[in-house]
Amino acid sequence: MEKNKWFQKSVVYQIYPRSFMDSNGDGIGDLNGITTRLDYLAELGVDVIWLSPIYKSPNDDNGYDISDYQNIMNEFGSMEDFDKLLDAAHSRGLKIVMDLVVNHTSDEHAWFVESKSSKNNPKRDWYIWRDAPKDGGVPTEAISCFSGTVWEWDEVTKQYYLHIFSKKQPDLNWDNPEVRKTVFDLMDWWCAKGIDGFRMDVISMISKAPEYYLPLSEGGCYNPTNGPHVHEYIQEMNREVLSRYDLMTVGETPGVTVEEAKKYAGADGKELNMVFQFELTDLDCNETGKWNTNRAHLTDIKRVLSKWQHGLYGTAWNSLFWDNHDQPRCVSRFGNDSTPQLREASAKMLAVCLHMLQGTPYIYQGEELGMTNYPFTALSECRDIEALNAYREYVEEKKCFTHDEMIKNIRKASRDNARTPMQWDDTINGGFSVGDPWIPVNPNYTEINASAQVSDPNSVFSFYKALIRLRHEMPIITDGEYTLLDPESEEHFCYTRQNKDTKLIILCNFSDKVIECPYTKEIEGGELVICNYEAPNSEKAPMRAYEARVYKI
Ligand code: TEU
Ligand code: CA
Repeated sequence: MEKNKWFQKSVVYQIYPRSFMDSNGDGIGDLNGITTRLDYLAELGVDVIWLSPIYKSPNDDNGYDISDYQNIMNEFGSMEDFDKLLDAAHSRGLKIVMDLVVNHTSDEHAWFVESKSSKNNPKRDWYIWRDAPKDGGVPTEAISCFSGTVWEWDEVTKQYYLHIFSKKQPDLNWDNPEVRKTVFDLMDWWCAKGIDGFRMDVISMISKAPEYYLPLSEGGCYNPTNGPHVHEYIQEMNREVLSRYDLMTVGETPGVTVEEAKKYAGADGKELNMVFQFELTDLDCNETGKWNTNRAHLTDIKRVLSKWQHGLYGTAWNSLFWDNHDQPRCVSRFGNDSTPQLREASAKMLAVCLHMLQGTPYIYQGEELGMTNYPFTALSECRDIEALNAYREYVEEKKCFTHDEMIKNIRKASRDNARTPMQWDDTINGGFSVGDPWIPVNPNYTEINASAQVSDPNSVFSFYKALIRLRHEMPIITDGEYTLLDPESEEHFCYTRQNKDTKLIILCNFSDKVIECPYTKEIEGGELVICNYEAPNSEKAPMRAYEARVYKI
């Protein structure tokens, strides 16, 4: 494979280390735990592991608040443990991509401690400080992603600092060249260790437009994404670091449009390999953001996915995901977890639908088992700062929701749904830990767990394994051109992929009903490549609840 192009053929598996495997019984997943489970990932057949942050952190936002980029979080182990993990992964042909969180640091990072110490500290300008307005209040009305203002007052130096996320996550000032140089150096340090790439946290937010700092009355614009220098800075990063290694890079880019994505992830290779877009996962948002019980319409899902499939074809590269550590579980959200049968069928159908698209698929830990949302009934079961802050904002302050309504919203939308421990087997705590897990284990671990699925040829796990193998074996899954069939149907999602040799027709029933098989003519005489039920007796057979079929023509 040509240098830097292997990412197009790869399937990525995301590990949220805190919840993956606890090796020492303290209730927190750790690096040695991951190492003991590498054979499982090799069995699944994925190519790349993306590790959510493992660096030193006070864990205000579970490691997305980093206090030392060149050391390992105490709870996760040591640098020796990391080196062992990297070796063990490489010896199994698995690559490791690190999470790079450099839009902000922890407020406990030495840089911020210095920056905060006085107005004339050399690192003052490494962060974003502003005076209080003469008439009081905060410098601007910009709102944090984790509720409330983005400005936090510092009593010692009498200025505000900016934090798009929690107040313990101050934003770095990327306009300062020393900041960029320091970040590039630490990236280089990790590359020299032999890691295989970076997933870049909110990289679309590193350059803030000047309007972002203006009050609304002066035409302030509150969107901190895709700022004026973002491409310049990423190109500089590419020149200084990325281009010197054989890496896979993916930018997490809230607010990205197709046009912007062509720059971030253009085939010219000047910036990154691909980006994550959130248009799909934002479809069910409203004026209270994700905090509601809406469900996205299938027609909208198809519209968004199709727009990105066409928009980047031949010019850039898509990433494909239904969920991650910030999203509820996809089978609960886009499928159906009401019965074991429907859960299994819809988990497999969603997998077909996503894995047959063009782009690099990401599997979030447990997705390959059909793990579900957690049945939250109390706030005490929640751990995530986003949900806890939102509860305060919407229930206690603004009174938009009653307690019960907010718990329903949390059950549907909270990030903690994805963060409950990985379900390995049916022993205590799902085999995740012999201690007290930091977050409750989903009680359905007795039915949904890896040990029951790995050796079962009909399991969700085995089905994912088959899909990954298909991607490795059939070039059309990587290079075929995408065409959507019937954009108007709210029941099925059907599309084709075509290259110069072959054509695939992908049929997915997104409903819990038996439906007429759409496109019987088109699939006539075709070869059934994969199906999530026993093979239908004919191409004309109706499609069962959440049935998915792929035909090769
Ligand atoms: O998330 C960025 C982001 O845009 C979040 O607002 C995301 O949309 C939200 O979590 C969804 O509810 C990244 C990380 O993935 C997330 O875990 C971090 O909390 C955040 O950055 C700050 O580092
Ligand atoms: Ca542990």
